[in-house]
Amino acid sequence: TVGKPIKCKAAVCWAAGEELKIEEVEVAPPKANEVRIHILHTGICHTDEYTRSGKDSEGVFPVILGHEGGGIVESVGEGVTSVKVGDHVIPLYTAECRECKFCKSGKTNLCGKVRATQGKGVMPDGTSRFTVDGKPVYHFMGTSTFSQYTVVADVSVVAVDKKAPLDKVCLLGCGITTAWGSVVKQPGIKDSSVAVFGCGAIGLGVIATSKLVGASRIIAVDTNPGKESWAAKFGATDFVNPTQLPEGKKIQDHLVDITDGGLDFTFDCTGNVHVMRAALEAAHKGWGVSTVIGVAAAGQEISTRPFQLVTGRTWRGSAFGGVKGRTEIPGLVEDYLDGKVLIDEYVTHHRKFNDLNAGFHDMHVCEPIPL
Ligand code: AHE
Ligand code: ZN
Repeated sequence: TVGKPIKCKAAVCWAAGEELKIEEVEVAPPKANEVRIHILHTGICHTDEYTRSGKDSEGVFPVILGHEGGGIVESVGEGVTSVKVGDHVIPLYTAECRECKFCKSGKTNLCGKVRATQGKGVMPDGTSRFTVDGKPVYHFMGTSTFSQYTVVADVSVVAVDKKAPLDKVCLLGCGITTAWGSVVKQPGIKDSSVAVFGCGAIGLGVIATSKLVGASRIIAVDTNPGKESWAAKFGATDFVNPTQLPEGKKIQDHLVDITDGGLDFTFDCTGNVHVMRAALEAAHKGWGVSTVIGVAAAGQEISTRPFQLVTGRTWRGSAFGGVKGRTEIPGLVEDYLDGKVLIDEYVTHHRKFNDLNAGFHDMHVCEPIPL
């Protein structure tokens, strides 16, 4: 049976830098190997704001943003076997086809199957499933969760346990999973020292997961004093505010001083290239490993003296924490249900869909709720 188009509400960003507008959109039925999802909940990530603002070199407009969603499969196209109507699902901006060179390598979670079309804002056949008044609107990150209904490739979605509340596990679509994977896939963190630059959802997740795997010391770094109690709640043993150091003292030098030569592991959770440098330079000579998680704006570049690498520091990065979504997210959901992975604790605000722009405002103001 051929499905019918659905009319529903979606938040459309008509041009770079503009606020989102709630519009009536028409969502075409899923084509072969595609899945149409009724989205019930979504998080807002700084990457949505990054693309909205026009700093993303892959940004295309008009677009329906959003990539941290949870929903229920409404219909499937021909050939779809991995999910069925009624399944509770999380869309994946990092697909997992299990057939491409990347998937088969066993070395990376980056999948090559749909990434090129995804980056152009279209489905694998090169077209969009969204229209407003007959005009096509682009997809975003292969997910577009700021729509009541969305269409994704079947390799870009995973079914999860129906016992898990979708308003919580939708957050596994980006931030919490990214942080978790960045730590659990990095060998050696048990009994080691860690510094986490930036205490947003990613940084707090890196702190919580470092604690989970048994790090001996976890230093949280943030310029916002309101983050100190949050960092402590998630497991940080120390908090350093770089703006409160003596005049001219660099954060990396301070961290090296208080850790007898530097950290075993550091994480950039900010997307600021100067912070990335500080994180690398705070890593211990001979063995320190610094992981870049944050996304920097188009045109930004990182730099350090090559001597930092010659003397044994490693600079690395990961996307979506190196997690293979279809294989690993069901297990993360079970870990959440078993109380091993925190999710509820990250939620600071709830907003109705019509108030999505207010949610972006909350994120910008970044006023941590006092604990
Ligand atoms: N279009 C952006 C890419 C930005 C980027 O690096 N995105 C991250 C996810 S951010 C989630 O909030 C990522 O996983 N990248 C891997 C990939 O394949 O895009 C740009 O800067 O061009
Ligand atoms: Zn994100």
